[in-house]
Amino acid sequence: MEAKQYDAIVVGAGFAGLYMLHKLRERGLSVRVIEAADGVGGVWYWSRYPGAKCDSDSIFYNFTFSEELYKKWSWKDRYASQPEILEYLNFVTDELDLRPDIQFKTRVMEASFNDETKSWEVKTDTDEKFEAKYFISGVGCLSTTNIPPFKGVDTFRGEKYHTGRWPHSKVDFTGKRVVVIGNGSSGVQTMQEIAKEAKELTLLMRTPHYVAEARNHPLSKEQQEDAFNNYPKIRDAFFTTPGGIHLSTTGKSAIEFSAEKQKETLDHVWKTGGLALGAVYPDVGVNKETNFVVSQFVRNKIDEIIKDEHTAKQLHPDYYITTKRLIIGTNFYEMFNEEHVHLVPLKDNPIECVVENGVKLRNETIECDVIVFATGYEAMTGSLLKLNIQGRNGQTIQEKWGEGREVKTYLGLTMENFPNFFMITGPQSPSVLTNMPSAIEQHVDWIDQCIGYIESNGLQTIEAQRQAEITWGKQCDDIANSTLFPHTNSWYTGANIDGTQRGFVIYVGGLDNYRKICDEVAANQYDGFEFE
Ligand code: N01
Repeated sequence: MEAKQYDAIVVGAGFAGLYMLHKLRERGLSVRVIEAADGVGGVWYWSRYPGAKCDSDSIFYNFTFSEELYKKWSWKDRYASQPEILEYLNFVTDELDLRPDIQFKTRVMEASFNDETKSWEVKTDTDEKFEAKYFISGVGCLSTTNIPPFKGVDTFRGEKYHTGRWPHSKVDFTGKRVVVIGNGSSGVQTMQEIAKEAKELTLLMRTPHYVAEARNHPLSKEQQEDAFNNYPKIRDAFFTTPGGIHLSTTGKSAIEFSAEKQKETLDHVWKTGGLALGAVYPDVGVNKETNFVVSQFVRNKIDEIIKDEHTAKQLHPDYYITTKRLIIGTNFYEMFNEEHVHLVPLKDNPIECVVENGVKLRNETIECDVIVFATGYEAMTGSLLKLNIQGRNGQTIQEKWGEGREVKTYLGLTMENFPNFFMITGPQSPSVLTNMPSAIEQHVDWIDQCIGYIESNGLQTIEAQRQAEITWGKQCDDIANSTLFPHTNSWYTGANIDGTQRGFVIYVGGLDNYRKICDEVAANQYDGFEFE
């Protein structure tokens, strides 16, 4: 079959793919976005579990590149729910008339660089072939689900679901005994909804996590208008803050304050809710003393909230707060005061297998009608590796990255041996440590400018130099090693999946600094790259 010709192929129609399509089309390029789902949304298309919300304040969780577009959409609540985010992304798709250039229900199976034609050849599960000068991944950091290989999953006679692949129709938990495995953001968010219907709800918990209060509420007309009036400030946060979002902060270390003042501040943050708990003292991720102050504050809250002392202690997290993603929940700890909600720590009582009527642990079997796997994702690299990408001389990313976590990139955007291939929010970029739309806009703008440079200079390819990759990898590692992050086993390091090689693959120096580095590289005629 003849390959269909485009200037660029973009994988995924989430925030990243949609904006990339818009930018390149404005530049006059022909673009095809290839998307496995039958609609736009990316992770927000799939993660339809009850309670699914974004933990960035909604007024920041959108595109800001166009003031006009920003002011056409009002969020209903402080935190946007999954259906509303999906509605927003459909709204953007229609406003920008993106749909005609997106091919749905099509999965990229393989992409390889042809050194003779200097183009990418892309094959899909629809048996189509595409050929393009540029190949761009917008697959996201958290889109390949992880179901641990428990024995016996197929023998279970009840219903089973993964939070990241939820059915489109409502799942009714009324009168049912439900087991949730996993208490990351997804598990915490969905439990609070399932508890309202289920007869019994049991959390099987491997690691206790820190859960801050969300304090979600509807946005009043006035608050919505404030967001519009504050557009320049919101836009500014995308450029000038480490996380691409304004969060309440003292701007100082906890150790500069008395114990009374620390408590007052943290109580205030707890009451106002949200991710600010992880930002109120900016050194929380690097200074063990500050970290202890904030961690202990949450442990004390857990003791205050949960009536049963033993359950409270079992829920005490003991890693450095923020080195795993801070979770935002609503009355999560309060839930354990309800009689039908049970906690089963797996530390000394691990899951042995799934059986036909429940989950068998070392010491007991928890009988249930429904199992919810809230077990997360093959984060950061899983979805990229699944694309089966081959660069020059047929080299795969798997080969380049060892078992998959010895990540080598330049700026988290590009790789040696993979000319004209770009990763939006790839590993070794700030990505998941930021408000994602902020990181996505920065990456897409940079890629778009870079492609503009190639086109206007009559060039064929751009490719990262090996030395630039080595230097970038060292810079990422040095910054990470000066923080508390690498001390904790988390999906940031790949440690959430048994048997996976570990590696911390995020640039932790902040989106603001990262942006400056990327801009300097571009201003210096793409320092660290080679052109053909
Ligand atoms: O996944 P997770 P998630 N046996 O990896 C447990 C984003 N997100 O889907 O901690 C038993 O955080 C695992 O245990 P442990 C957000 O960035 C955002 O909840 O590894 N348990 C953990 O408890 C988030 O951080 C929103 O010991 C096993 C849980 O499963 C990211 O997605 C909403 C296990 C997995 O937690 C991932 O969140 C939802 C095993 N073999 C998600 N394997 C927003 O609000 C894993 N677990 C934007």
